[in-house]
Amino acid sequence: MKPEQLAVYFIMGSVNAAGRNPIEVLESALRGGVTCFQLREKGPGALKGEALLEFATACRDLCREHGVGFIVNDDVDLAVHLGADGLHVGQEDGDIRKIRSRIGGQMILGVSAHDAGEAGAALAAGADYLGMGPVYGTRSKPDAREASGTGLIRDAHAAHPDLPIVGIGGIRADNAAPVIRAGASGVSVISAISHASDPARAARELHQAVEEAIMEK
Ligand code: TZP
Ligand code: MG
Repeated sequence: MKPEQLAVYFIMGSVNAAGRNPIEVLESALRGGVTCFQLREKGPGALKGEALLEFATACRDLCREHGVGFIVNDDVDLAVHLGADGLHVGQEDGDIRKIRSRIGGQMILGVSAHDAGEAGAALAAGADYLGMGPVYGTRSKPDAREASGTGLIRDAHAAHPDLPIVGIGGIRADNAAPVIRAGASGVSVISAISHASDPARAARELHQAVEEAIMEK
């Protein structure tokens, strides 16, 4: 995968849209220039069955219209069924090698990692990129680990310089630069875009912050 695709990586489920229509939030985010989207349908009130399939299909189609990669969190069957561009899994979601063999070599595989050891193991098992965090404090994941700052990204990037990394957790336009300086190719966010009064503008501001930090490297 191209690291540029990770620059502004928006993650959302139907419960993250701050009471608004999540499809409208996604549409706005795509207009604002997000470079990747992950459907992460989790937590109380998450859609299931037919309703999930209908929502996920609408998200996929919107991403396709905008030429933006569509990644499914943690649901291999849904990702395969929808012909998603990618699948993202955590350390608790199963054996990464087995997951890679189920989705085949073409689909992008992202793996959440929390240290250089997990990073190396994910790379060896066939990950295309890593999600690392939480960098800063987050309210979007109740079971998130303690915020770790940018040091873990720095270490993983030093150990595996060719493996694209995206930082996650509490990232906004005004604190994105240190994440990029530590070696990440981009930032992934839930609330900075999904809770913004103007998601398109939030996406644009994140994009600008990431671009500026990349230029300075
Ligand atoms: N994994 C680590 S932190 C997090 C996930 C899914 C939530 C990020 O959400 P926000 O609102 O950008 O802090
Ligand atoms: Mg998971």
